[in-house]
Amino acid sequence: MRSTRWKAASRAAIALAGAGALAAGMALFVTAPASAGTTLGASAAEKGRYFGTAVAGFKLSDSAYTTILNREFNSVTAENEMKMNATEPQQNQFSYGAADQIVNHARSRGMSVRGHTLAWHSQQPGWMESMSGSALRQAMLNHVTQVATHFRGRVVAWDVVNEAFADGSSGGRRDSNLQRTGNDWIEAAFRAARAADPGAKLCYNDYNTDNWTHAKTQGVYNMVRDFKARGVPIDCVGFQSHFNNDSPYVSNYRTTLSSFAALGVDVQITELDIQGASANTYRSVVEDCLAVARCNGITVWGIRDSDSWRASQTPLLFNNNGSKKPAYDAVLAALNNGTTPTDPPTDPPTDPPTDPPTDPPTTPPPGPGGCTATVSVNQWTGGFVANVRVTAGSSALSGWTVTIALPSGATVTNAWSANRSGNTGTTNWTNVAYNGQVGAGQSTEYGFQANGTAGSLSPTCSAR
Ligand code: 9MR
Repeated sequence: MRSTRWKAASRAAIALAGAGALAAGMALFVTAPASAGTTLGASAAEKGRYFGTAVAGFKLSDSAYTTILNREFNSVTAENEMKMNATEPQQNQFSYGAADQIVNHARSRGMSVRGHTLAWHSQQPGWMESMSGSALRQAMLNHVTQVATHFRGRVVAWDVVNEAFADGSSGGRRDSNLQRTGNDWIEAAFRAARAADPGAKLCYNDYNTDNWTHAKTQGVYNMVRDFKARGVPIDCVGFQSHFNNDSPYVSNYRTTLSSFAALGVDVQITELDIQGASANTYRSVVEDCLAVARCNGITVWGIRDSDSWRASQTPLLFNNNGSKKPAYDAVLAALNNGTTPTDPPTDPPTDPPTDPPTDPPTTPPPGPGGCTATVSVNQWTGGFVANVRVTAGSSALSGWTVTIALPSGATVTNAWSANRSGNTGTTNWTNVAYNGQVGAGQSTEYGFQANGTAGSLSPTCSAR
């Protein structure tokens, strides 16, 4: 379920800081009271954040490893065990043993879990690598639904889609079998994840998106802005932040974090490592996160240097013997001394709703007690995704039914955020538990995927 602990803590800090700012009659950023945590997790929690690490399941039997894990961290990401090849090695045969072990280890010790990752061009099982078109789209959505359902209530945030943008100067999508199923594959994955686990925060996660001037950063930013504008359910953006000589930390990193946060999403640093582990650079990264109210937390990609995917770069906070490196001391000090933003206009600490549909309804609002439905369709050869917006009239709804007549040859294969009766011909759609209450003039959305051709759909809506 969504963690409210970091929010409560950050609000308390913000209230204190806000009083100070008022008294001084100025100062957008003020120093929060120094805290005195002695571990990364405790110090981060005092600032209303988490401090996590990637965990490799096979290392949980290494007591040197678990001693540091259990002492220092309050969030965990499975390094490989929740990837598509690990969780669905054969189509429709799901395998959760290794992931469950990590989740149980974490949760039994009060650590939260980030889920990584539901849909990715890499680390696909062999059966999926050879698929394409609507069969692949369907298989991907089924994977998202099944895995998010399995972990429902135990994963606070999912990397729903990982690394979907191209490197280089295009700022566009990466070519992949998933991308070739249609440009809307990402939003379809997010909608399926929301339907499967409405309580988890849904993140887009990528690397080389740290530099605000980078075309890839701008490409992701534009996608997130578009998703927020259209009501696609996205709650957060993960910045992997693998810093090295080819992709170094840059001082506009804070601008990147705050610019994304200003779109109305949380930001999280999800796979931090820094070639050479400069204490100054680690300190800067922590300070940048603490300066952005919606930067929820930081995850380092491994515990000891020897645990790193880039061990030769010695990029982590503990050396091979498990001793704390200077970078560790810098991170702990930054967490304890950090600043907390008061109320910068671009980054409101009063978290707005995570996915308010902002588009006005395209048809005039109906009278009291009624509702309207509009539909937008993304068609590709052989299939389509339809997103349906339900808008209440001048009275609130406590439930709704939408009827859509599908043309012959169109068959619904998958749906999210609504119950349906019928897959062909006249289909009826009713709200699910969490989206039946719609305030007067407000909207909610559901969607479905179908084979065939949509043509022009004319949904009708009635209150129930
Ligand atoms: O650290 C992970 C390594 O053990 C795996 O072999 C590799 C391939 O799946 O993935 C590494 O983790 C990656 C993460 O899942 C996504 N961002 C880049 C990470 C480092 O390659």
